[in-house]
Amino acid sequence: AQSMLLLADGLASGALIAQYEQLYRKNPELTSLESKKPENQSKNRYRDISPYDVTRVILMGSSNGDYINANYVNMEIPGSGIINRYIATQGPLSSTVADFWQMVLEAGSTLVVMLTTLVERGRAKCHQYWPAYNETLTLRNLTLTSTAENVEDTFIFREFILRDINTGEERDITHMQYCSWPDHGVPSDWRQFTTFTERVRAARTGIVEPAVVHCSAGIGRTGVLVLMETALCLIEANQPVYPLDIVRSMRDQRAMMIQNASQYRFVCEAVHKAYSEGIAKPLPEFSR
Ligand code: PTR
Ligand code: PTR
Repeated sequence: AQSMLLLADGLASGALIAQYEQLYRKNPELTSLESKKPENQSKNRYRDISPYDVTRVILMGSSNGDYINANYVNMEIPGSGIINRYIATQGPLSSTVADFWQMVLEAGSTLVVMLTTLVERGRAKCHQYWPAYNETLTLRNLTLTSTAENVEDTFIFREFILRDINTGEERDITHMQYCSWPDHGVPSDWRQFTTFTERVRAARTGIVEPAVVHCSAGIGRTGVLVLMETALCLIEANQPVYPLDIVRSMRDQRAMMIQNASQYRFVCEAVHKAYSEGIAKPLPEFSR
């Protein structure tokens, strides 16, 4: 459709990247004061990556304060009635693992998407915040039990049971990890990335609670995934795809989403290829 021609032209001419480079990385009108408070600074993995105050996730029942480096990101798909809800967050630190699971519990989330490995090029990117297969991790008032772990290709799928010790409430959690995507970089294969995004979409079908998505900082790779899923949903709903508008909308909810122009180019190309090859196409009920 029209917007796909614009996308192809914009990629070919370089206009798409030029517009991306012009866009603010942080919305200048939004503050991130909570992240700078002395008691919260050690909860940030990176000093330069802070959540906006307005969209930050506020923990209600943590004995460790209400702060976590995480934002609600809601992406509306016009014409379809769909709003894809996310919590975009950093890879947990050893000191924030209990806060992370408290957040998952309070948000009602059943899906956690991980776009980093624990270590990249010898540097720690994320703490291992889950137990080994068949084991249980106890965190303050929560337990987490690992009930399944399946490796497929470069993805790992895990199942956990999250239990609130105080109330006895239990919830099944699906964990989906993409293992071959270095920070600041792009996936080596757009098809594999598109497949992973489709798997995320399938896993969240019918679920209104936010999917928790993280990488190391929770901005670069997390932003790429959110843009891809949004674009696939727009195509299915027969709506135009304007990627810069999507990035702006994301950056109004979490700063710096999509780290650099090569990530932006990669995801725009992946959207275009998925559309051109018919992998993503309008669903019959949305064709007008
Ligand atoms: N029946 C729709 C219409 O013309 O309103 C089909 C359509 C939908 C056409 C979206 C184009 C659309 O946008 P784009 O061409 O930018 O994908
Ligand atoms: N200060 C760090 C840096 O620029 O390297 C912050 C940072 C780290 C930013 C990782 C983005 C990163 O990538 P991702 O959000 O994909 O984990």
